[in-house]
This record gives sequence, structure tokens and C-alpha cells, in this order.
Amino acid sequence: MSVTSAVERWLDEAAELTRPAKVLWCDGSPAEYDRLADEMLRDGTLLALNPRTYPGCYLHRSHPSDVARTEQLTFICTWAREDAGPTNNWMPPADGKVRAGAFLRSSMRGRTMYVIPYLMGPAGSPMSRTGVMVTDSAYVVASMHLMTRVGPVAFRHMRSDDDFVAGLHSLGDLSPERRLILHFPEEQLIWSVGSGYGGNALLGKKCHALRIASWRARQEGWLAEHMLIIGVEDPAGRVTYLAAAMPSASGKTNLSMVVSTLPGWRAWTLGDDIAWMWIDAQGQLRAINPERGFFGVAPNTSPRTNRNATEMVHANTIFTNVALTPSGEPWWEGLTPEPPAGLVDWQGQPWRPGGGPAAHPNSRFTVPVAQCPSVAPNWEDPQGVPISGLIFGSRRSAVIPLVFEAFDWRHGVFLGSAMSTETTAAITGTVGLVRRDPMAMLPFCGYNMADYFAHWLTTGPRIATPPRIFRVNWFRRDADGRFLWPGYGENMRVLRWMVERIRGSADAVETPIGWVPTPAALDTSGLDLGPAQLAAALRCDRGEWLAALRDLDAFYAGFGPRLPASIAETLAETRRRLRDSARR
Ligand code: GTP
Ligand code: SPV
Ligand code: MN
Repeated sequence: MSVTSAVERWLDEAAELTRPAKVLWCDGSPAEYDRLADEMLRDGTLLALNPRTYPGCYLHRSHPSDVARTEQLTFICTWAREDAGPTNNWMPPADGKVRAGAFLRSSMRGRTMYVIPYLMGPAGSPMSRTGVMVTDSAYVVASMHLMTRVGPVAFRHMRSDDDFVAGLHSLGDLSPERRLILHFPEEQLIWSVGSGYGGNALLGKKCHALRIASWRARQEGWLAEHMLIIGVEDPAGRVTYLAAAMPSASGKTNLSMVVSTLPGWRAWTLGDDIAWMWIDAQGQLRAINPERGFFGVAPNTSPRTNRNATEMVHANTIFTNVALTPSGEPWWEGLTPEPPAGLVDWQGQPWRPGGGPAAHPNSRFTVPVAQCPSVAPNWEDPQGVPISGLIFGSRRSAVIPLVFEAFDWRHGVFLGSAMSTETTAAITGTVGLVRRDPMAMLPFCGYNMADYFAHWLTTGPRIATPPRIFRVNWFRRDADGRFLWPGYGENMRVLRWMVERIRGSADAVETPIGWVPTPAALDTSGLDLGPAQLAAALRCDRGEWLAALRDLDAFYAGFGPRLPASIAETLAETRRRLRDSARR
């Protein structure tokens, strides 16, 4: 591998601080993966699953206090506090290095420091970016193998000596008291210590591909988003590409590989979590998936909800914090209607009915994208795919209709900025709290979100035909707490309406919040869904909306004068439309 002097300097620095017993370069080869797996089977980091039904699959149990992203310990360390903005935790870079440095000093003593050169994005894409991370966790190395393109290919994409994102990761002692996930966007640098879990530790994912990349994207005029990428094929064989932002554990993986219930319609999967999008020379918005694996939520994944995911995790998959059956198979709530007898829970203890979930609610599978039965043939196209529609979805039991369309780009950016959602098990803390989560990027935007809104606002007019922007909510409930919309495969009906809107053929009614489908425009044939229930799913309640918008003023006020005027104006226009329509 051709290692630049800047890479060498960075590795020297990392080793100087953490003092590993040895340094091991990773080449990303299958032999290396097998070697790591063997080591982890020997030291108990991994358990082998049933080799007949789950060949090449492993179970990893993480530390019980290390099972989700810890947002309160995640910081953006910019020189100026305002550059991180009011929605990010901030620390001055020097303080961050002192505080995390104390946890990292000699943290790899007696351990191996693995050096992982990795590429985010397909080989040969002008959008792909290099990272070089070091870690003392073999589980992180194996996961990076599945989630990114590890090896010499990474160096071939560097445009200059120092054109890489540097990542320093150490398990430390796994104590939440000595855990910090720090981002230094001005230095293209990440320091993470004290966690071995997912987004805290697989630095290519949220840390690099979203927080650091979003900073770079703004400087360079592109977008790094928490979005799935999907191709929707109609009965004539025409494919329309959409990208959709939804908060953590709120439906991206499921929608990205949706199994259509509509005859003739089908979906092609390109990505389930992150999209990098740019405007090409013709003014077309295009997207690539920077990842090469899925790190998906296990609970509720079943042949009924997500047949593709259920099939693809039967080989070469690492499961984290799921339950184990006596026959050595993984299990989680929702996989089968009844739990099998003799389960061992995610912490390795015998499980008893009524004793809490057998699998952790944020238990996950890690698996290569290529194994997805619905993977798009062009998912690794270096030029990406043209995006015709963008979706903002959140998890709200009330207020937000199943689907509606923004009036235009500016209104769509407002709708994204105004998004709120109920929290999930993907983050440490209380589940079910409604919080603001603009564009599903609250935990992932590496800079001031007011500047992020401004960046979005200026991006639309640069696109020849800006994508239509849609808002969705699969999670609205009736008075008895039941979901109004069946979701999962039936979401294809909503995707179909979007595709037909993009082509100009689907009906909608203008409401104060945007274009809502007429009941007849949504294909509900064969669904057990009466007109009253459909109306309830699509309803825009003016009173509820006006109440919900009240809370937005305070949120926007937090950004002070940095908030783009257009956002506040669109809020005022929305209010005016809601009040006027109530009077009529
Ligand atoms: P991250 O990987 O954390 O970013 O999550 P994600 O957005 O990919 O979420 P995922 O698709 O894994 O879904 C998370 C949870 O939402 C699972 O428990 C799903 O069963 C549930 N879910 C997904 N789609 C639907 C839907 O259409 N309706 C309902 N009711 N639940 C859904
Ligand atoms: C999310 O929380 O949005 C995830 C899982 O996709 S993690 O990789 O932990 O961020
Ligand atoms: Mn995610």
C-alpha cells in the first residue's frame, strides 16, 4: 500500500498516545476476516451460530451499558462554539483532546492497534472518500469489513497527501464515565473512546459519513444525509429513485427493501442509512450510498415485515445483542409470533417470559449490502443514481398525516426543518419522547443547523429539476393506540403515489400544510382499511397543527440571527394558511 507521510504521522501520533503492544495493518481480505473471527471465537467476543442454518454467522454480546449511541457524550469540537450551533454538544478542540486524551493515554497497552484504511463510497466514484481509522477492537475491524470497503482501494482515492479522515478508536475500559465521541471537523479528525457499539465505534458510519462529511459537503456544495436510497420500478419497468430521511429506528431499513404488495411494482435497494448527494454537470441531483453493509435493527424483522432482511441475514452476518435459541439460532421479538422454548437472552442468561425482552430493543445485524435479495444491480455505480424525490419521515402517533407533498423546494426544506419524532432505543435514554429532529439529522449534523438549513435552501435552486419533497408518517395511531396505516409492504402504495406525483399524474388536494392525496389517489385495493380510517390517516387537523407549530418558534429562536429568514417566513405563511382555512 502506498502510505503517505501524513498517514504515517497520524499513526505515529495515535500509537504514541495509546501505546499498543503491536500494530497490525488491515487489508480487508476474506482471510483476514476469518482470522479475526477465529480469534474472537477463541476469546469469547463472538459465538458461532448454527453452521447449517446460519453459515458464517456470529453473535456478539456487547457490554450491557454499551448498547446504543450515547448522544450526551458525543461532541462537535469546532474552534468557534457558534459553528457547532445550539443543537450539538460542543467542546473547544483543546479541551476535548485533554479530556479524551486522559482516557486514551496508554489505553491500548497490551492490545493490538489495528490500522483500517477504508473507503466510503464505491470504488472509482468521484464522490468516494478515504478514512484511516485505528482501533483496539477486533469486533470493530470485522464490522468495518462488512460496512465499508477496507484495504488498498482506500488510498487510491486520496487526492493529496493528507486527504483522509483520521479516526482514533479505543474501547478504553467501556465505562460510560470514561466515554467520549469527539469530532474535529476542522481537522477531519475523530476521537472515540469507551464504547464498542455501532455508531459510537464504527467510525466510518455516523462520525465520518455524516458528521465530518456534512461539514465538508457544505464547503463543497453537496449533501451528506441520514437517508436510504431506493429505486421504485413501475409495471412498465421504469425506475424512479428516491432518498428518504427518517430518524434512527424509524423505518429506513424496512422501506429501503420493501416487498411490494402492489402487482407490477417493485423496489430496488441501494442504501438503508446514509446518502451522499451532489449535483452533476447537467444539473441533476445524484446519490451514492457511502456504505457497503447494513447495520440494521433486529426486533420486528420478520418474513411478514421485511422478508428481504430476514433472508439476507442467514449467512455472513454478525448479530449484536440478540437472543439465542437452543439450536444456536438468533432470535428477537417479532421474528416469530411465539418465542421458542429455552431462549438465552441478549446478556447470556436463561430467558423467562415476562422477564423483559429476550433481545435488546436496539439489537442489530451487520451484513453486506450485496446479500440483500432486492439489491439494485447498479447500487455501486460510481456515478450514483438520479434522485427525483426526497422524503422526510418521522415517528409521530398524532398530528402528522400518512403522506403529503411540499409546495416547492423551499417549503420542503421548511417541512424537514420542522420535523419532530418520538425517540427510540437506538439512543441511550428515554424511549417515546417527542423531540425536534430536523431532517433526521439532529444527532448527525456536524455543524450549526441554521447553516445546514441555509445550505439546503441554496442547493434546490442549483438543481435543474429539483426533486419533489414529501413528508411521511407510518406511525399515526387511532384512539385505541392502533396504527392507522398497516405499513411495511403496504408502504409501496405511498411510494407509488409519489412516483405518480413526480410524473404529474396523481391527484392531491391542496391543504395549508401541502398537497395531500385524495382518498382515491392512494391505491388501497385489497387492504382492510375503511374510508374513515384512511381519512384519519390523511387528516390535517388545523387545531393540532397550530398547537404543534407553537413549539417551533422556541426551537428556531435558539438559532438566533443565523436562522435563514426563509424558514421563519415559511412558518409564518403556514400559520396564516391554517388560520385562514379555519375561518373559511
Ligand atoms: P436506524 O438503523 O437506527 O437508522 O433505523 P431505521 O430508520 O433503518 O429503522 P428500521 O427500518 O430498522 O425500523 C425500526 C423499527 O420501526 C422496527 O421495529 C420496525 O419494525 C419499525 N417499522 C419500520 N417500518 C414500519 C412501518 O411501516 N410501520 C410500523 N408500524 N413500524 C415500522
Ligand atoms: C442510528 O442510530 O441511526 C443507526 C445505528 O443507524 S448507529 O450506527 O448506532 O448510529
Ligand atoms: Mn441510522
